[in-house]
Amino acid sequence: MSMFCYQCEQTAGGKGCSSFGVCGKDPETAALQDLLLYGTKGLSMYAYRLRKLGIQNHSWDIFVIEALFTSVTNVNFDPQRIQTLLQRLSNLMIEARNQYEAQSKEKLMGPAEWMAATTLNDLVRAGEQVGVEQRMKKLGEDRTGLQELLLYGLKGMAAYADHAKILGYEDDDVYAFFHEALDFLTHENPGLDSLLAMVLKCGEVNLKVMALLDKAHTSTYGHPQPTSVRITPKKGKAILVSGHDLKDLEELLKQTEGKDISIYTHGEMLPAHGYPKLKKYNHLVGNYGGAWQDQRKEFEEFPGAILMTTNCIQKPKDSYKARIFTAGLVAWPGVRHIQNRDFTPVIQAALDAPGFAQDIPEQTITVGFGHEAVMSVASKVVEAVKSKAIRHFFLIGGCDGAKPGRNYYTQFAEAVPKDCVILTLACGKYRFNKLNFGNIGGIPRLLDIGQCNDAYSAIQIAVALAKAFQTDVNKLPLSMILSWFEQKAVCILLTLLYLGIQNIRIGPSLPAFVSPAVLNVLVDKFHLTPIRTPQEDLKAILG
Ligand code: SF4
Ligand code: SF3
Repeated sequence: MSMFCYQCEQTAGGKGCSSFGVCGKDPETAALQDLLLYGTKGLSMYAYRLRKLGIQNHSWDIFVIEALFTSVTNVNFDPQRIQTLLQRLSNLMIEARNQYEAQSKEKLMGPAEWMAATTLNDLVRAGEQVGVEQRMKKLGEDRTGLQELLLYGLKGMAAYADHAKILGYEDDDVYAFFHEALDFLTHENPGLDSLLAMVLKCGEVNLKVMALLDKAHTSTYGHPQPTSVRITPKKGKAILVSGHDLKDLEELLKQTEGKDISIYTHGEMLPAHGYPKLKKYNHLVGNYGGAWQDQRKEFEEFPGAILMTTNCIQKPKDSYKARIFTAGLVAWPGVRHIQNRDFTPVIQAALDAPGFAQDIPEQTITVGFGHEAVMSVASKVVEAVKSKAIRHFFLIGGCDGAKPGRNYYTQFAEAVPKDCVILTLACGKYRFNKLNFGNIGGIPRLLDIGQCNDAYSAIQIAVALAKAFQTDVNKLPLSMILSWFEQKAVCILLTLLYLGIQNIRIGPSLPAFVSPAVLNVLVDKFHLTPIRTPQEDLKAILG
């Protein structure tokens, strides 16, 4: 059985995973995910048209974002769970089709005709017929690549929309765009210009989604405050929480109160320590480990239970398979899944595990520089730039991954001159966030803005600086050095391009789905540049 997937940065040979996913996705799961996306496009074909007729259905909206998020890299590896989703999709599709056919004589074709087969085997066979490669034969690599760029942008955006929805924040215009864009992806013969326009529109709508999620986080948990976070363990029972879902963390904190269990954040959960309504829990004791790709070693060594709330899960080792749990849309075959945020099994696993035998001497890092915290010292920052105490800002952010080329980001951060400030966000910061960068006149040289979705904060900060200096963001002494791995980084990049941000440096390698012709367009229009060496890039930026 073969497969084809080139949606993430670690894709095999920089071209595509064709026999087994480097991430651990098997061909069966790959085919089921392809089918899920194909059918979801069909559902959106109806939802898009019915909305124009004044008919909408919240279950269709929710399904679409959950299906897209499910197929993000390192989220769901469980064929059974995807089969259940396909069955639900089939039912929603029948409902949407009936409603549309009651309103219109138009008979929709292609993905809109899809119906789920009953056996897993038949679903897999159907999935094999609707992958990227089939379209590539018809449309060629440029247009297929642009379609995939849009689809991956939608996947990333769906993850953020899902997080916001979980906290009760939704926007109907966003759902409308998901259906519009997925319907667009079913067009038989799309033009390059219309594809590019839709890709940038995805960036525009993603800005809205990130703003919505920022509002959801800050309204629910308060604005992040600069906070010192312990990065060494304390004696006692322990639970490690990974991923981006703050609601899962909050519920776990409530359910473990008074139970003498320490809660540690992992990966993208680190910024949680900055939120007033989360940091108030004394048993949220610190952060453990590094970025997602180190988890198999770190989870093995962690003497407690582990909870994966969103991406990025890797194949669990037998040594910790019984004490790792998934929640939300994350799934791995044979790993226990938490329903309805009842964390009883996680708590029991933590109590059954040995816990840390002793306190390790305290070491800390500082997080919590969201837009409010940075804005509150804006005048100091502006003054420091005017007096030339600060020469330049570097936003070094994005995903982490396993490739050796990612040392670039550590070396770059280390080589940044002492009169420059580094802003960072997302899990790529684990490459350098434990180094001591010192400060410039009391302003820390390393400002951790938060999770990948807090790119919204970075944008707010850049816009505020541009306003203070009465200039355009592109003329600020600010350079963006981004690392990508999965599809959330894709939607953020699209937002930056939509905002007209120029000269972004991106690495560690270029996406396999961006063809040379499309890359030329991005380079011409946005001066998007692949990273070279830290020395060459610093020289080019600072002169
Ligand atoms: Fe390969 Fe990435 Fe797709 Fe996994 S998600 S199969 S690693 S391209
Ligand atoms: Fe990291 Fe997966 Fe992308 Fe949220 S957690 S940034 S890779």
